[in-house]
Amino acid sequence: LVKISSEYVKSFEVEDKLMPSTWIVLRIDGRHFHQFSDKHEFKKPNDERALKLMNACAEAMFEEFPDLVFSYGVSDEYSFVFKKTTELYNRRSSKIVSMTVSFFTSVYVMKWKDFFPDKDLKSIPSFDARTVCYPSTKIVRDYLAWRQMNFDLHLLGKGVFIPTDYKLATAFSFVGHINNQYNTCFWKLIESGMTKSEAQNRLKGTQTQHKNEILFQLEVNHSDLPAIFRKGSCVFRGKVTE
Ligand code: DGT
Ligand code: MG
Ligand code: MG
Ligand code: MG
Ligand code: MG
Repeated sequence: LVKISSEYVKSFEVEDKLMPSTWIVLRIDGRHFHQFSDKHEFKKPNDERALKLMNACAEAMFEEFPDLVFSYGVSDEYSFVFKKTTELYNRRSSKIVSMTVSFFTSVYVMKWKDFFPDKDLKSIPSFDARTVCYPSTKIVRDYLAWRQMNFDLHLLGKGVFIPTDYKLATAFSFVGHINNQYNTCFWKLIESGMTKSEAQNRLKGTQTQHKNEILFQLEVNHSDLPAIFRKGSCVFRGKVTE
């Protein structure tokens, strides 16, 4: 038997402790959900049951991790905010990321049948995750507004910017409007008989107002869509003891 010093072996482990006294934001995102949603025939552009399953996973996270204070979900992603003072896993990023994302994924699989009793899981869902530290509540708000806008932002083409001075509520109503509008427009045009490229051409470079007119013509008033599609979902605690 060879004697090996444990300190020597341990010395190769790199430090990944997150900055103290900062909000830890954890973002979990479905891996290859483009394929996953096709394979399981999620409704386009929004599948209510799929979103509610994500929300149920977020609720389970709150039950499991007492230091969570807020979370926001849209599409196949969920962002979780841990309180500034959390000492969860000694603030080690790899521990927090791996524990939470495996927990979230297991809940997703366990609860699948509650939301899709008529559908079998045909492939293995998995999620990626990362942590970022934010030093102020303002930046956390900006972060959340950014996630809300980022939803299919690449499809919007242009004309979206992040306002720098607003309250959370304003941000949510302002951003929530743009958020899912392209997708809704796009799929309504498809439903009305256009091909994908015709719909893309129709929407190329259009501003919010113009897209509203298109939706209006298609007899869908964007603001009448369920809030869960327009704005995303939040899970948070009723009482925050800080
Ligand atoms: P990734 O994250 O790099 O592994 O790749 P994806 O494919 O997960 O891409 P991502 O996360 O940028 O975009 C989310 C995909 O999930 C997007 O292609 C649309 C799909 N998806 C999300 N929510 C819904 C839904 O409610 N209905 C449908 N039909 N698809 C959805
Ligand atoms: Mg991803
Ligand atoms: Mg994804
Ligand atoms: Mg995503
Ligand atoms: Mg162990």
